[in-house]
Amino acid sequence: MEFVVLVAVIVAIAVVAAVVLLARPGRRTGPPAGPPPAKPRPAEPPPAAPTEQAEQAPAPEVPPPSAGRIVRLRGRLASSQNAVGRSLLALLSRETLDEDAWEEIEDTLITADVGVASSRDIVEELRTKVRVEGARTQDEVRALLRSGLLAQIGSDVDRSLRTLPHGDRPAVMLVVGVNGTGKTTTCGKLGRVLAADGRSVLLGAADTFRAAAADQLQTWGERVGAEVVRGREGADPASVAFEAVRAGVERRVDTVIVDTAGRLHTKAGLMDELGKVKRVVEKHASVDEVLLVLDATTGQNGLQQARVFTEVVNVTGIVLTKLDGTAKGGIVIAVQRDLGVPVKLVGLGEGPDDLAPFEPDAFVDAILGE
Ligand SMILES: Nc1nc2c(ncn2[C@@H]2O[C@H](COP(=O)(O)OP(=O)(O)OP(=O)(O)O)[C@@H](O)[C@H]2O)c(=O)[nH]1
Ligand SMILES: [Mg+2]
Repeated sequence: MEFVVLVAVIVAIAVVAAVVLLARPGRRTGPPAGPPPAKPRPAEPPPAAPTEQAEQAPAPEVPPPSAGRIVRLRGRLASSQNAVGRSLLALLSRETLDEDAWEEIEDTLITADVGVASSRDIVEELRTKVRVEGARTQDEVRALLRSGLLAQIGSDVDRSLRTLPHGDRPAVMLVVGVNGTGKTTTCGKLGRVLAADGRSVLLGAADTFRAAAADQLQTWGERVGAEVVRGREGADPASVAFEAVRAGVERRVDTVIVDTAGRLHTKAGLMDELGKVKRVVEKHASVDEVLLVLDATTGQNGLQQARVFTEVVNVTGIVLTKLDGTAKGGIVIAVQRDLGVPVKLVGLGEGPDDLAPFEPDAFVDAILGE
C-alpha cells in the first residue's frame, strides 16, 4: 500500500513538473513570435569591426600627374574662350586698321575681363608693332597678339607652389576666399596633385561653420588617403588650424593644407578671424602659401573682394576657378595687375583632377586656338 502511495506521489510530482515545464515555453511565445533573440551577436563585433574598416578604406587613388594638365584640359578653356580669340584675330587681320577697329579690339579685350588699363596697354603695343612691321599675314597677326597677351600675363613670373617640407616642419598652405569660390574643392584637388607626386598630405578643416564643410573635405581626403583634422561644429577655426599643423608636424607629413570658411570681405569680424588663423598657425610653423581662391565668373567684383584679402593675409598665389564656364579668361591679366599676385593654379571643372598649374603659353594658345 505504501508502495502505491509512493508511486502516486512520484506520478503527482512528475505531472506538476511537466505542467511547469510546458507552461514556460508557453510564456516565451507570449510576445509576438519574433526571431530568436540575437544572443550570439555580442560575440560578433570584434571580428566585424576590422572587416568594416577594411571596407571603408579602399586603396588610395593615384591621380594623374599635374604637369601639362592645362594642355590636356585646353578644350575646357578653348570652348568658351575661343570666341574672344577668334574675334581678336579677325579684327587684327583687317586690311586697314582704322581708329574704329582699334577701339573694337580694345572693347573685345575689356569684355573678356582683361581690365581697362591692360587692354589699353595691349592695344598700344599692337598699334606700334603693326605700324612698324606693316603688312600682316595671318601667322604674323597671331604671333603679335600672342606676344602681346603673354607680355601682360608675364611668362617669367615665379608660379611655383611651396609645398616641400623644410627641416622637420611640413609646408603649410592656407586656402582662403569668399563664399562658394571653390576653396574646399581646391584643397581636395590639390591634395590629390600632391599625393600623385608621392607626397604625404594632411588636410585641416578649419571651416567650422558647418559640419558639412568638414565632411566634404573628409571625402576628398579619404580618396587619396590623406588624414583630415577637424573640430566640432562652431569650434574656433584658429584652434583647428593649429591642431592640424601640430598633427602635421607630429606625423612628419610633407604638406598641410588648411581649408577655411568662405567669408565676405566686408565683414570685418570675419576678416579679423582669418588674420588670427594665420597668426596662430605661425606659432607652429611658417605659412608657406596663402592661396586666394577666386571665381573667374565673378569678374571685376571678385577683384574688389580679393583686394581686401590681400590686406589681411599675405596672399602668395591666386587660384582662379571655374575658368571652364566663362569666356572671361582675361581676368587672369586683371587679377595679377590689380593684386600684384601671380595666378598659380586654375580650376577647369568640377572633376577631381580638373585643377592645373597655370602655364601662360598653353593658356594663350587655348584662347587663340590652334
Ligand atoms: N565648373 C567648375 N566648378 C567648380 C570649380 N571649382 C569648384 N567648383 C564648384 O563650385 C562649387 C563650390 O565649391 P566649394 O569647393 O564647395 O566652394 P567653397 O569656396 O569651399 O565654398 P564655401 O566653403 O561655402 O565658401 C562646387 O559645386 C564645386 O564643384 C571649377 O574649377 N569649375
Ligand atoms: Mg568650403
